[in-house]
Amino acid sequence: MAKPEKIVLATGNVGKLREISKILADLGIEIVPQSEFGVESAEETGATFVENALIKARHAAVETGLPAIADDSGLVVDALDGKPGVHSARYSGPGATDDSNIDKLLGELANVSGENRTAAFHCCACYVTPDDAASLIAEGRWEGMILKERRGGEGFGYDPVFYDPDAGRTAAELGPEQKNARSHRGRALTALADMMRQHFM
Ligand code: ITT
Repeated sequence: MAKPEKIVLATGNVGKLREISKILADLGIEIVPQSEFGVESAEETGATFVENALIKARHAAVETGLPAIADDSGLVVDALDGKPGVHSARYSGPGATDDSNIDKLLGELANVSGENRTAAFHCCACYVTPDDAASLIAEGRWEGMILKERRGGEGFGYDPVFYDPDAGRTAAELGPEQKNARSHRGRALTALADMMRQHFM
């Protein structure tokens, strides 16, 4: 299959856009956010990360007639039976912000002690074409702990309370390259980029 000149990135999240564009930069393909084509966010009706990633990518591909990449991701907290999971972006309800989501998470975990505050970020990244001729799917996970207070000013979402024991830092204390080297999104998109390279040969 021939390498496309342009791929639409099906996300409205600027934090993701920054991270994903960096990882895909060396593919030599122009990566254009869906907002530049006036594409609105698709409704995420899936029950899993993979379903939602495919819904978002298909929506952008059909609207633009271009191949599309999407990521569906979220935080899976063991003490909360996997919540907020696929609902991570809207955890604290209508009008949710990163700050209100973190406040809700810290409230829910108020009585959970240190060693039981384990969690993992999950990411499903996919590449689809408008005619659905080829779909590529890759996943990534990042294990850590939820702190009781915020630390660091980088990144987005739950990064200030997600502590990576191996790095000895929160995700918000890692620079963009360090985060991409360890994160769920970094792993999923790096794997997806490898699959794309093989696919386009
Ligand atoms: P798009 O659907 O437009 O891509 P979104 O923010 O709605 O943007 P998701 O539905 O995939 O994306 O929800 C992901 C949420 O999970 C995100 O809003 C954060 O709250 C959280 N999240 C995912 N990856 C994260 C990361 O690397 N750091 C911190 N929080 C993250």
